[in-house]
Amino acid sequence: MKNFLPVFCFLILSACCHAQAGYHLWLNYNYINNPTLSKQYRELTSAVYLPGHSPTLDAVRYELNKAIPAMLGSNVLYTRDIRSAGVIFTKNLSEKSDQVPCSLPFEALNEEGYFIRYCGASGKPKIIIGAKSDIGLLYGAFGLLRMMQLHFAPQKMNTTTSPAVKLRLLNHWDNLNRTVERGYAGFSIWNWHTLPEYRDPRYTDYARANASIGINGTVLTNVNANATVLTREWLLKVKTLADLFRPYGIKVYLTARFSAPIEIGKLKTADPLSDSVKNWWKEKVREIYALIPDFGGFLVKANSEGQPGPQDYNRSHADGANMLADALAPHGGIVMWRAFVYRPDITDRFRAAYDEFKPLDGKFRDNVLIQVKNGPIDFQPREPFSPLFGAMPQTNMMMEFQITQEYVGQATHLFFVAPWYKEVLDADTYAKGKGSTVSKVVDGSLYGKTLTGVAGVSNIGNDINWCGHPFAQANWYAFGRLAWNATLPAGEIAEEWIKQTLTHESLAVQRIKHIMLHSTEALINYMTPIGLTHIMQDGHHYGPMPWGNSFQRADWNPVYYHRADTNGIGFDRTEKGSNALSQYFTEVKQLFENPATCPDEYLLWFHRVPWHHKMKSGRTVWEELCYRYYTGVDSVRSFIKLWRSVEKWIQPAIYRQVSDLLERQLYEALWWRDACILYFQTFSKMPIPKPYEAPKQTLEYFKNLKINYAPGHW
Ligand code: BDP
Repeated sequence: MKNFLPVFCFLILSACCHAQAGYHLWLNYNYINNPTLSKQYRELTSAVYLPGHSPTLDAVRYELNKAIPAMLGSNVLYTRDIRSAGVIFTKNLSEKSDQVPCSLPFEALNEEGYFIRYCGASGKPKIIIGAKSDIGLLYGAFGLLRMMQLHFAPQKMNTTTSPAVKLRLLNHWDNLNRTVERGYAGFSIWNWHTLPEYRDPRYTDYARANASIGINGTVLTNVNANATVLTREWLLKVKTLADLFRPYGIKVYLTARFSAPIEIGKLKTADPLSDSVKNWWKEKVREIYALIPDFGGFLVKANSEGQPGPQDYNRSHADGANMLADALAPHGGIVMWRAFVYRPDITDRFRAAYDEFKPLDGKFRDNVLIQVKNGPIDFQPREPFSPLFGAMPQTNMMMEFQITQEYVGQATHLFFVAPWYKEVLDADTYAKGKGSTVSKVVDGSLYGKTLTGVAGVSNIGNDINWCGHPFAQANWYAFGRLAWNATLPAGEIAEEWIKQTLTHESLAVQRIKHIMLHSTEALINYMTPIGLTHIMQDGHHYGPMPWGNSFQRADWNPVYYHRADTNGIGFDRTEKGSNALSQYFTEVKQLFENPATCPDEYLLWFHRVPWHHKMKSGRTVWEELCYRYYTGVDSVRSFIKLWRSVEKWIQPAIYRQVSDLLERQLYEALWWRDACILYFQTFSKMPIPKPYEAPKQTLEYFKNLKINYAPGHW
């Protein structure tokens, strides 16, 4: 016994420190310090019924065996007798059965959905988890564990839920050399060099985390693609990952470099209409499916930012996408073709994707989805929704969000994405009259589509806590939860994450939730208020550079976006300007085109206004800019105070990391505020209103700040 003690202490300590560093994400399974609740949970989990074995049902066992002892200090016991079971996983129990005299809503579920029912009608109380598939049961197991982590009384465990969207995918912008484009959490978790032999346990933890929030696919490679991943040597590595992810319901996808037939196939062309090219892709796809029978398909960035594509051969996006789709169709694979295109000859980048893709509506195969970024430009802190949503009724269309914080604070800012995503999902396109929200386009209900999807550009790297900033984990979590159910309120998602990850103490939960929910608007205020956009430094996009004007290509320069001069500021997208507003349905166009109805938040997206233009707030544009920049900084100050007030409830390592990062966020928010205010003041020529403090540095100082080695830019 004496000899055991040091070993035991070591185990406890290492488990705790690993947890402290955030490795376990929201799957912490903290001990439940509530005797009444624990007792009830213990009684239920002392007899768990599972319908047999399969890799997925074994994943359910693995998770229960991990979670229950940690949360309750007792082992899970399994039974083969339904009558005596406290927790029942089932795909076919009849509600008429005398074994379970409770109503079981199987008919309300789709293939991946599940229900959790408390059944206390007679005899031993039971929790029933029902689904139509093993994967549904796995999601149900994670649903149950979530409820337990949130301390639901068993009697309150009652939910019926199915994902509204079919493909819920992470997009990794991971390069084969393990750098991650726009990654702020270390290097890629795919250790290609040691694959296929070494199966890092982290791959399974990755799958567990994703399955726990309903993510069912992962694109392993960067959209700026490398054809090497399609060679046999690399496909064997991909196969290993696919095999590890399969029990968790996660399909693997790859980015397809359009010129791969030339680069690795020794063909002279990649023309999508050439027979040799078509055959090359058919053979390549056959080879992939022989290794990975449930391979998901391809994601393609073509003719965008220097990537090859069908237009290199005077073919259309539809020609390119359909050629790949035809190769994949016999195997059940799909193509996700990105709409992120903006040719240099276009007058307004806002218009680019719509102008190219709208005319192609109806021309894509059934197994093609057009993947559209949330806004018309590029994941900016605030963008109006892309006018493509709702505009292509005959085309499958999926949403692309960014989880990694390229334009929203990168490695150092606490920024919660849920309100950011929801603003777009809830926006009304008016495509079929009032209530035609972006969300209804994405979930297919507006136009009766069944092939639907949401993608999130991953924020995962090999940092011990996966995401770098401890609060960046909440963004991965929120993405999954919203991809499953876009109607979940941001506050509910925040609260779930806080309780599972940080603390249950109600005052702390309330304060941290406040920080998270206000972090979104705070960042918009100190970076790009009232419709400013793309005024970051070029290349790495870290830090402000509204004066940027060095690229020959106009639409890579900040001055192109804000158009400030002594007469005013903003981009005129009305009929008198680029007329990009005409891409929206009438009601949206009318709302935005009239400065009197255009929400202040979007003003400079659509209007060029004089500095003394009156906002709805009653302030002039100049005063409003100052107000927002200063308010944004003040919000960060208030977050620091709130965070300090919860110290005693947070694990020290995480408390400290967030504390230090908030200080850094304040420094950067001040940098943004002062650099932008001083720059725009050279045009407005008006004083900074009282009582705002004067910037401590000059504009020259900010212009001369040189940033070396900002992360995520390779
Ligand atoms: C931009 C990123 C760039 C990506 C591009 C894309 O700066 O690194 O390659 O989007 O989505 O936001 O293709």
